Amino acid sequence: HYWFSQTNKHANKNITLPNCTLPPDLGPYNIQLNVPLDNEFKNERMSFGGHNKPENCIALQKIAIVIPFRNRESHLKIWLHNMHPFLQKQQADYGIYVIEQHGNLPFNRAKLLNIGYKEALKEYDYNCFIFSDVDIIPMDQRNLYRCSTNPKHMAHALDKFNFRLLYATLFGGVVAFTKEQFLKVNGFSNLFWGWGGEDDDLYKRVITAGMQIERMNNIISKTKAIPHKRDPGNEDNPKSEPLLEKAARRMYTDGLNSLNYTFIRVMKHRLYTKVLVDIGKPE
Ligand code: UD2
Repeated sequence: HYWFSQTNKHANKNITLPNCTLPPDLGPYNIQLNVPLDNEFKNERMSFGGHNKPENCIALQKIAIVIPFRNRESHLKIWLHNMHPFLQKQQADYGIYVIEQHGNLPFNRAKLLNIGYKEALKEYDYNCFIFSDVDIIPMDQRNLYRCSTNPKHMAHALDKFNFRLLYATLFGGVVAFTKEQFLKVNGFSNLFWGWGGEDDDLYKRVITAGMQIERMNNIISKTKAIPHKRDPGNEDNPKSEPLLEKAARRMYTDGLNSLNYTFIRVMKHRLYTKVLVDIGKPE
């Protein structure tokens, strides 16, 4: 694809770039929720499809941010407006992938995220995957959108829950996995249709695979969750309890290695890449 084949400005001059370091002035982040419709974050260096990498240094992690999506245009606009400057401040080499479920059948967040992992890897050799809901925005720039030695939970200090962890095994909202970590758990389950349970299932996979969850401290992890009503097509999943009971047994046969879907099209927007898919229906 064209965006990462763009040569770096310095490449022709035979200059070896240093590794990126974080700027010293990271701190509380002023999130803008009132984003005018025509006011898109502008950065001349950014290539189409929502990809960006630092100009003067080499970032060690190549980060795909994957967002499950259907009918949330207003949230996506706010997310993009705030997250591009946030990620660029953190000197990230990243791409934004919005995976849209076609049709009105029950929503399957986890399956869309598995698809995002596969589709992103077709474009670039990403080694870190951040799976993020469309309505969650960090409130502090020290909350690094990076992968770590264990899978990381990044939405544990939400404003709507008074910045407290609701329960110890919570693993929803935003999580970060290296490619190896994600392969080790065989990705998400594909079997959770409707609301709830798929995040707990992923938590069980991580523990079963012998890894632990990492969380940064609650001050720098403060996060905004944009209030919303439950979406039509995402009603409570009545099957989530029985599925969760067998999470450990199922994980090596239900996930990345059993994923099937119909690719419809990819659309390169200025601030993101959207992949439209038909993911079928509950069995
Ligand atoms: C919680 C979790 C979420 C997920 C969900 C249960 C946190 C902070 N969030 O979120 O990660 O585990 O429970 O499934 O722990 N979406 C659409 N269109 C739809 C429906 C959903 O785009 O019609 C996407 C969107 O990115 C949204 C996400 O799916 O942010 C999660 O859905 P939700 O916001 O309704 O779930 P919520 O807030 O209860």
